[in-house]
Amino acid sequence: MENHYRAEPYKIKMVEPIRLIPREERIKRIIEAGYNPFSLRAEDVYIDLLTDSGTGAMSDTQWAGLMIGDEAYAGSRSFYHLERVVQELFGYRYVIPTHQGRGAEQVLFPLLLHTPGQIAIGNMHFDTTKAHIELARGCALNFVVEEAFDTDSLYPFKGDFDLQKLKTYLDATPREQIGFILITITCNSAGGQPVSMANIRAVSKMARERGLPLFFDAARFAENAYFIKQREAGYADKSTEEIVREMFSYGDGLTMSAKKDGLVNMGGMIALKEDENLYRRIQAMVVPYEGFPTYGGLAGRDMEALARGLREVIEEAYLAHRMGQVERLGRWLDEAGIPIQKPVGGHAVFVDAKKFLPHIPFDQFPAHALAVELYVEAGVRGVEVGSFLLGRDPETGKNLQSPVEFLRLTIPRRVYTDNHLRVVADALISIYKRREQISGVRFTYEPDILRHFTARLEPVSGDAFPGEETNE
Ligand code: P71
Repeated sequence: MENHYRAEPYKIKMVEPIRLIPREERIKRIIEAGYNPFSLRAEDVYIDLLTDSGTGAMSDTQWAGLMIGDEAYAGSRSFYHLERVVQELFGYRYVIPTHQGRGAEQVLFPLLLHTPGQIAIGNMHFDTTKAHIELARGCALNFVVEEAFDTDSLYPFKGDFDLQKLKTYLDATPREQIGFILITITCNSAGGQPVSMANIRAVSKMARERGLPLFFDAARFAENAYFIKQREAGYADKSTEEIVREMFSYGDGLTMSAKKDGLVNMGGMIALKEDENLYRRIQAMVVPYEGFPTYGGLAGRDMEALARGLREVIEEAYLAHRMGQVERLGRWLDEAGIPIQKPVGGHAVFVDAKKFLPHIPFDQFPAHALAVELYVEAGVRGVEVGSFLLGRDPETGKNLQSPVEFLRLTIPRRVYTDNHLRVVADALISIYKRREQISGVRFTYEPDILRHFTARLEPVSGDAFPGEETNE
């Protein structure tokens, strides 16, 4: 049985038609979008790999849960269901729902950063996380291992903290200059890479010794747990539920975007192990920002679906298929010689555009140029994670150079079949064969902040798509 092909552990009850518009139309649409896939209409996208956030498919059990969601303003039954599941799963006593991950960050971080300039230490903070640390007048520092930036290194836990570097920093820095430590699982920015249990344990020990609060950014906690089961000695025979429980036992609390491993389209939360005082302060802050503490920006039905999603996401048949699918796409690309972040991450394949398009300099955004090309080739939308996203140095105004130039092919949960992913792989393989012809891009309009969402660009060389007219 071992070598047999493993199919989806579900059958399909409802379908949503998708459509591939003709190539000439795709070229028209991407020009109209200013060569920025963010500005495309989703209807004009055939296979959408922009994000795994809020794009998953709910189960029949979750949809059934929507019907019995309790919409009481205060004390909703669905809140108590969610609270019970979180208590059982994570071992955390206090649960505060929020509308999504950044809602949780917005409420929690100002309560953990007491004086301006205090440091929030992380393996690698996600963009919105860094933004909320800075909005709370804190300073975000990353301590991820060097291997994270070497896409050929097969290091199994590229989301790990560099423990030596962390220890040296903590020893040299007065306690009161540090607000908290945040472990992002999996580490999205490094390619959906896991953090090992040994690393979590070691970071927790350092935090305890210094009296520093330790939190998790738990957006992809189940995927992290499954990587530990697959890769870390001593965990092969443990259930993912046991692994989840152990991971969170080392921390004081979590923020979570439930749009990923919550298996819902909208939702988030803060949870705390036992700090009642902090819980009271969060309760006070969540009211003006998100809503009364038993709904925090969510409808009762959303909390019901989330309670059920959290139970489904740790099922091993689900995780084996989900992560097997992402791995398979990675393997197809790797076998064709396409450079990717290895080992393949949990939620996405990250194509190494620096190696794919070595002739394009970082400030002509090779991964973004590749995203444009992939849309034209096959109607597939991926997203750049590199220098285009990173932006400019606020002091010098110069383009910052990212250590990595990734095209992220993010796989929504339970949405696409392997046939869809075969289309994606075939498209990239044919682009790879003519990679020398691909041109970099430059701005025609560049917004001051978060430029990647609304910027407009054009190809540096006029002949962007061979044989096609590219100028309006
Ligand atoms: C992703 C996202 C969603 C996203 C966010 C911003 C721009 C484009 C896409 C969101 C995360 C995340 C981690 C580790 C917190 C958030 C924010 N990721 N932590 O990867 O990955 O959560 O979106 O629910 O507010 O596409 P939120």
